[in-house]
Amino acid sequence: MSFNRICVIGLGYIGLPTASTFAAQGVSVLGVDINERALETLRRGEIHIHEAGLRDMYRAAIAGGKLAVAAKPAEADAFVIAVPTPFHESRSGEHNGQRYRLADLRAVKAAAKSIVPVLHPGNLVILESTSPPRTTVDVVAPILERSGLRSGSDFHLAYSPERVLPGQILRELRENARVVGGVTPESARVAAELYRLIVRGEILETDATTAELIKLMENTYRDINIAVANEFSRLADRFGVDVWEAISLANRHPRVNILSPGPGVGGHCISVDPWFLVEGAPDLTPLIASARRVNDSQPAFVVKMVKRALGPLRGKRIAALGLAYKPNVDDLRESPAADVVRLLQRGGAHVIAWEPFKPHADLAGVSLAGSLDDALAGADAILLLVAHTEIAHLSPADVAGRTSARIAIDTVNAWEAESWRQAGFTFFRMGAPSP
Ligand code: SAJ
Repeated sequence: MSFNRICVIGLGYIGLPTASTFAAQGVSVLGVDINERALETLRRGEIHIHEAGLRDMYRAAIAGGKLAVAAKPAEADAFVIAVPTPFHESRSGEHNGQRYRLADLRAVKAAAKSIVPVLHPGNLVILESTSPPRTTVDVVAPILERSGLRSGSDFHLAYSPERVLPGQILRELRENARVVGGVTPESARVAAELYRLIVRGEILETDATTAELIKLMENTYRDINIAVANEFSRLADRFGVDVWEAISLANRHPRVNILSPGPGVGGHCISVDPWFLVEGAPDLTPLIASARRVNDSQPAFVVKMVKRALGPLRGKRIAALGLAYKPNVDDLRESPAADVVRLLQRGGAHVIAWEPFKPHADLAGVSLAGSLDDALAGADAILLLVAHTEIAHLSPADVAGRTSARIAIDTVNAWEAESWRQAGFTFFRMGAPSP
């Protein structure tokens, strides 16, 4: 099948890089988004998200006439849906007295509906949004079939999970292995043909529900592995052991690879996706739900540790360094660092956060400093929450000259204890014995 024109619906962290990458390969792409402000920014040749290399690639695509943006889809050979599937704000589920979160599929449904008027026989539709099992066959297919066309026979329908790592999206889009699951083997084959235009990695064909499950399994596997690392940090704390040393020695075992503890698990993927499996089968997922709760309670563990280092929180001034959900990205969604800040404030501390990737972010319940010096001014303690390179490389001696704080707390094992001690700080590390 030839793909002269494709339509990418949703121009966020996945859709915009995907649209730009196809355009860079010479395919005519219409990028669609319902957010007028994002469209305005894009029409000015700017982008509304931060991802290495994306701005240049987007601008080249626009300049080459291969990419345009619009508020509604138009006729095309293929449609790629890459819209968000966040949690439902107002609804949740319950199993055995414990609540679990539900996926909000409204954006996926709206995207599918928007394709109906322009869907033609022979077209290909691919869902990329992470979704609960069976969304492609039970939710998307029936909506598209309102066109009078049947999925799998009149048009092709597939699910293909995005698996790229924020911060490396452009490279991973091309290089990672890609799973494509069709509602029929022919749909999978045609979807694989489309991705072959941009993907250098392997393309693996399967059915749509398997592809959905694969994505959820990958992120759940990671979440559970981080949960056990976080639980190890609590055990190490209880037994007076340095968890970082213990993990690095355990990982010398040829078949053990323990991940890193930290202040919790954030972002819009790993902290969200496991709930989609719980939602699909709450009776079968006690381990998955429990790992989610362990990771969600890690900020409270950090706060306990801060209290031990500082004494009662009331009136204490804390400079919190880093707010993003992980190092070297500007993404603040579901960030455990922000949860730590909110909990500390609830405990009576006065926290000023510094996020070098978004110094002027507007985050409910969090006061941000425009600069590191503003955060350090008058602080009693410095709390490292995200190992952004810029923060990990701070010189303790230099910091000592810019603040009166003499307590440093590292929750991510990024600072070298000895050099902070030499600079005059009492140094604490999460999951390691107190000084
Ligand atoms: N984290 C830890 N300890 C670790 C590793 C990570 O606490 O050892 C924390 C991070 O700080 C962060 C969270 O986990 O808060 C998630 O970060 P991440 O780097 O593990 O993953 P994401 O959410 O940025 O991207 C993941 C990736 N999935 C996997 O690695 C299995 C990516 O490939 C997916 O495309 C992405 O989710 C997604 O969109 O689903």
